[in-house]
Amino acid sequence: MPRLFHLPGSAGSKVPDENLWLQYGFCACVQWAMRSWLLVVVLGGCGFDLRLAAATGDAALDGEGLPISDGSPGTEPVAAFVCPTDAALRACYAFENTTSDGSSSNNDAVATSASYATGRDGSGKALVTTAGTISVGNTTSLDIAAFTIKLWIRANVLPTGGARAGLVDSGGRFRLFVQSDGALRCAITGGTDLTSGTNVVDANAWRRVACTFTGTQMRIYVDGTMVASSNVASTIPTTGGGMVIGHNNPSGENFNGAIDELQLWSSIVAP
Ligand SMILES: [Ca+2]
Repeated sequence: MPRLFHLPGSAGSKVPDENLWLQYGFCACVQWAMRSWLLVVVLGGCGFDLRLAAATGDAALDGEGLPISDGSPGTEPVAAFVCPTDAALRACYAFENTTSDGSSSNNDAVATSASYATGRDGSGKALVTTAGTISVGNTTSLDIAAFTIKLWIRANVLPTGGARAGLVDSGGRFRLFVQSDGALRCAITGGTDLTSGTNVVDANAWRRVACTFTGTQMRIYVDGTMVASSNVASTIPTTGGGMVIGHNNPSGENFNGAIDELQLWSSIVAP
């Protein structure tokens, strides 16, 4: 039988060892299988990430479909803010060059001299509240028995001379202030004010501040951490006037800085 290949056989023999043929064949099959398996894993992994990228529109994703950080501290990608669709959301302002309300309550704010700065996400806009007035009319959608007020703030300077500046102020119902000592102060009309410790907010930094009121308990948060809590044995009046943003109602001390992504809920949501 002619041989196409001459393979070394056993010592002293010119005839290939049939067992060696089997060994070579077995090794080749194992190598082919391993290479194929590795190819499937590599291509499969690439395809998985490409499918994720196509599904989310992101150019660079990690294995969980999240944007990949550039590795720089404090520069994680921030998702663009969109007002949620929820009947409990009574007012919502993204402040993208507008004071329009993004909730279904139509509580558009009217600004006497609106100006905008870089938003908290570094690419959008925020409402500058250093001057002028931003007012919302008196509507029944502001008549609520409980609330979450949450917003981002960036003070140029804290109020001076012991003053307080309004962040959200529905004078007859509820209000949230920042004080000259860096404390936050939250209240409902007819109830005892809740004031945090000093220096929970500072100048020249974006802070996410919130006040929640369940109907019996009030809490203040900064960047998701509770900084004050108390029981409040009062109910929110429903005969208040409108609501102002970034200054006091009606005395007028402005918050010297910018406000972004303001939400007013009639329920308790994550601060
Ligand atoms: Ca914004």
